[in-house]
Amino acid sequence: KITLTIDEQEIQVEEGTTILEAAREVGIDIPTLCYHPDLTLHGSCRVCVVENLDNDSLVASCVTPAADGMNLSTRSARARRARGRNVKLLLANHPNDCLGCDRNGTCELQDIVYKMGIRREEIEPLEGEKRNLPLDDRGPALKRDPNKCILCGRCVRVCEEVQGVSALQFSKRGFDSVVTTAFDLPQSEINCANCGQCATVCPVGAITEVSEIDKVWHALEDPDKHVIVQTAPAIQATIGEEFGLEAGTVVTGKLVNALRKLGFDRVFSTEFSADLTIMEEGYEFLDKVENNKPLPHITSCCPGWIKYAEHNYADLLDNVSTAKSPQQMFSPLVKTYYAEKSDIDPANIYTVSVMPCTAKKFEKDREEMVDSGYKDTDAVLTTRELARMIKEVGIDFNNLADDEYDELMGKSTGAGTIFGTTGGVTEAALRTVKEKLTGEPLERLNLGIRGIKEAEVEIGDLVVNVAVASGLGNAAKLLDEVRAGNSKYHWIEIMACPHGCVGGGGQPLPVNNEKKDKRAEGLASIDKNKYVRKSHENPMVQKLYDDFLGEPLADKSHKLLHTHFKA
Ligand code: HC0
Ligand code: SF4
Repeated sequence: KITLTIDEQEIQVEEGTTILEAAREVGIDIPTLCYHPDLTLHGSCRVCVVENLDNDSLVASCVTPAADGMNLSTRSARARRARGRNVKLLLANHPNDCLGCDRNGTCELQDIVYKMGIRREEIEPLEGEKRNLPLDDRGPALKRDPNKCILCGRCVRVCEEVQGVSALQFSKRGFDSVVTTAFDLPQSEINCANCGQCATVCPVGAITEVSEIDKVWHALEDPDKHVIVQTAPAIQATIGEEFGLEAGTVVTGKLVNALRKLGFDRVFSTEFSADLTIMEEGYEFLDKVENNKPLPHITSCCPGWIKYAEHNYADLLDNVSTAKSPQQMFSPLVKTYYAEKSDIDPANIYTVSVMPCTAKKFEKDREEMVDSGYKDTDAVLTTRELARMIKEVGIDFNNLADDEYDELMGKSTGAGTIFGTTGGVTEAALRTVKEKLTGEPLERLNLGIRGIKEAEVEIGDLVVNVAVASGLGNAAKLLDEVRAGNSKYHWIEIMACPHGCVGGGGQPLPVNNEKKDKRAEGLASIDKNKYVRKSHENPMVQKLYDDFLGEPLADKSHKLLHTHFKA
């Protein structure tokens, strides 16, 4: 341990601790922008400078290791002035149109300006030429406003270090510096997976989801439209953060109630079709095992992963399940099965999904997603967008009574719930596969929450080697083994976002790994408390097969619930 003094307080920390970490250990809050706890250090924004009183120097606290005997001040006039000047310089070349910004209220720059008490008249003398760069807003999932970018590099780092995609880079120098794509192409036309991790680490509004709020209000206000909403498993353990609740607080009943108050005609759950996915994908896996088809079987429910696979591992697409994601199984069933049961013309049905994900917006626009004879999913809202709608109409979310999902496509099992965390799809599938083959229940696998996890699962005489990866950088490690022919796995699950959907690109901000751990615990608690925890025991899924689909993998299931990929 080393001993140093910060703001006249003597503290002991482990060697290698940065000044920023040391200060935070004793509750001293130094502002930061380019720093993010889950990424490598950068030290570019200089918003975290403190004064080293020993040699009258200013040091960036996020990248400077604490040293024995150091005497630092975070509060000296010199330190405060330097930090203020650095923030004002950022503002001098920033649009400062907070009222029109999607991050109004969650912007880290805005928060720092507020805490530092910086006023407009202090910025104006510094204002000179401002950037006037074109927006990149042509894609279905993400939009970039380079004029808002403060060049902190967090998006560049997450895309390279965590996702291994490197879709974003710094380009040019000095005043002309920008974060951009190769050849300045729109983000929707490059190898970007649409995972939205860049949007979750952006401290300002430079990268955000493409909002579909207006479209959804429009449908809700149209008396001829019958508007159906499905909510993804992860939402119930994350949307509470938007209303000041702890990460991981389970708010399923309030979520359903809020959606009814917003005017949705039916409130259903994607967990229903997650159970259905298990039926289709479970049978697909069994068929591969029993008939010696190529393994490993690789899951297909994450659209960020699928886009990444199409760019980088097209040679492995034959190993990827043809089962659609639960979102895309759900919507065509609404416009066929539900429409038939309810005697409603599918042309008048409008399907909305609430997803923790930005890639789901891209997925719904894929040209093959029209198997109902209509566009299957009409709109996708992120968790953040739904929260905005709830706030807009003044619903007192935290005091809502608990409501239940509508029956026909709202019933789900614990297996459907755990889809929302990495490892969940695998555990859910094996619960069903093992019981179908042996009649025995599966022990808890606990395949989560960070990085790559593996397990050997005994199913009768079979030993099934499974691996799960979340974060595309981790996925690549497993896939390179498959490509090289030395993978021992029979089943591989991939989720593009670290932690799976609880860490999705559309989730409440700001976020870090610790919060994601809590969200995952919230979801696990729902599964634990559910009476029915195996997909094949979902009575409404059984009814769907009996009344409409027939068997898993049969003709109708094949047409509505399976897809193909673009090599
Ligand atoms: Fe997920 Fe899904 S679990 S991808 O993370 O499979 O987005 O929550 O809705 O579709 O069910 C996201 C979450 C889903 C889908 C499900 C899967
Ligand atoms: Fe990279 Fe994902 Fe952002 Fe695309 S969406 S630029 S892959 S972090």
